[in-house]
Amino acid sequence: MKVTLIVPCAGEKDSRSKSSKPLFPPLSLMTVAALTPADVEVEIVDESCQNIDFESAGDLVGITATTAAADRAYEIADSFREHGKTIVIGGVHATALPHEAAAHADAVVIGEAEGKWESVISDFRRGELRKFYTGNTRPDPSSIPIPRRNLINPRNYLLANTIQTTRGCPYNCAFCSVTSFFGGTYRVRPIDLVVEEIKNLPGRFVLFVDDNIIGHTGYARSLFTALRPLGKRWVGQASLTMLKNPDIIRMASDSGCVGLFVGMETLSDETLARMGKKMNRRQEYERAIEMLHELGIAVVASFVFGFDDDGEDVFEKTVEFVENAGVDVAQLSILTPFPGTRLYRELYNQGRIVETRWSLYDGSHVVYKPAKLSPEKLLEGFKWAYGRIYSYGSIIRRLGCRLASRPFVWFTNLAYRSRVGQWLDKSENGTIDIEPATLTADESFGGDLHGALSSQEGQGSSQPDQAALVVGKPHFEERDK
Ligand code: B12
Ligand code: SF4
Repeated sequence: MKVTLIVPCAGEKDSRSKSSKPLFPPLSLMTVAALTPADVEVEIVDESCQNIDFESAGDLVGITATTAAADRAYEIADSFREHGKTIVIGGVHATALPHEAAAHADAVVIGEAEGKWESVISDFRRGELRKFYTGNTRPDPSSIPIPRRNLINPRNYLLANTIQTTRGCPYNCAFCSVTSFFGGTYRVRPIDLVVEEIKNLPGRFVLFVDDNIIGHTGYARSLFTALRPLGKRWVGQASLTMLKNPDIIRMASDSGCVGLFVGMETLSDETLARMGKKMNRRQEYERAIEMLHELGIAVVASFVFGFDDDGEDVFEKTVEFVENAGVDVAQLSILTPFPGTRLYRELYNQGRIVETRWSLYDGSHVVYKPAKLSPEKLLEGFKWAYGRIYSYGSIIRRLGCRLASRPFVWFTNLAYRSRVGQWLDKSENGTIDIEPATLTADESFGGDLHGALSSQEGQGSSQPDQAALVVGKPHFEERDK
């Protein structure tokens, strides 16, 4: 038996290209592959860097999809079905809208794959596939298998060494899919398993995909202590609660942390409160940046445009902050109401969702009616801000001669600049001053790593409910569907 696992290319048809390397390999499908019984042949095809062969694929085809990739996932599923294949769809979008996914699939896996994918395989073998696979408990984090990295070609990616140590988040920011997917708690993998996995990663550079690597202070301390002797360099995501526990950030730095992604989101305290991101305080942003820089950690900060309080001045104010406060790398997005989130429900109930093509739900299109801005102004301001931040002038102003301006920071800025340059309409914003650079991480880091940190929705939490954390034990009920 053969299984083919597919990562569809996200975004609009015209914007899909294989000219630039995807950032990271699909940890989701490498994990699903690792759950597949040993006697089943498995292949992973990532459409961002490979072509899909509809003929030679396995009889069972598994497809993952974020919302931005959902339309393409359905197209691929429909084509495979024409070739007589059996389709299973899983991932964050199918979990939010399982019935929509079911129209294009023989089975839908709702939520995490552990404990469900094994049943899919055995049911398929018996010819008794069910339409939906869900469960009453969350997987025990100690049962998360080591992803099958041998199924991808690391050279296809900017950074191949990605790893997950925790799942979920105890908070519920209105715009974020994490809590609707994971159900509101925080589960951690046993440290010895994580260390074993990291030890086997080639090269020195590692990216933790966890939504908040300092989400549980005790776990974070143990993790960083265990990481220190491994001599790795790493980047991850952390919340501004770091200000309460500076010792943890020092330990992170001592264990090789060179960059942290921080979800700042907005400079408005009112918006932070409305979005449920009360753990962020505007007046603490500079202090957090200063603290991280003192420890030699670069700050990758995310900002979102289009909140109801945002007026036309939001773009300039944000750029000014990014430049003056010394943000090393900025990730900008247009507010996007992902299905399953509180934001989606609110905007939907207010009749403000105007776009139903999921391919446009990628953080760089306006898919709803903003309150104080016209959709055109929002898009224009977003492009202007990105173009400005990644102009050479701004990069040099921001990075100058700071301690945190290590190769990682330069590389990431140039990688962003290259990507921003590829999709911004240069004639409109006029601030990208050259053709996009062609970069390879190997050149920038002397061959030690395959790439740089990248873009992703802003993360950041206040101190999580420590009682919600369970090490190595499943612990909560399946969310309401
Ligand atoms: C790393 C990451 C990225 C990386 C890499 C993505 C990649 N190639 O894997 C990068 C930086 C490229 C990225 C980009 C974006 N991301 Co992102 N990303 C993440 C992050 C932090 C971790 C994903 C991960 O690797 N998890 C580890 C694996 C093991 O878990 P998993 O993916 O959940 O997979 C499990 C299950 O979902 C399930 N499963 C998944 N697929 C399938 C398929 C089958 C067949 C089966 C059976 C099961 C199954 O089984 C797996 C094991 O249990 C998540 C947050 C999160 N916690 O999920 C956001 C997240 C997925 N990203 C998000 C967003 C919004 C984006 C961007 C739009 C951001 C932007 N503005 O550009 C882009 C779009 C990218 C795209 N192609 O669609 C949102 C998605 C929301 C949504 N509804 O779509 C998330 C959930 C973050 C959030 N806070 O809301 N992202
Ligand atoms: S704290 Fe971060 S991961 Fe948690 S819900 Fe908010 S944005 Fe999502």
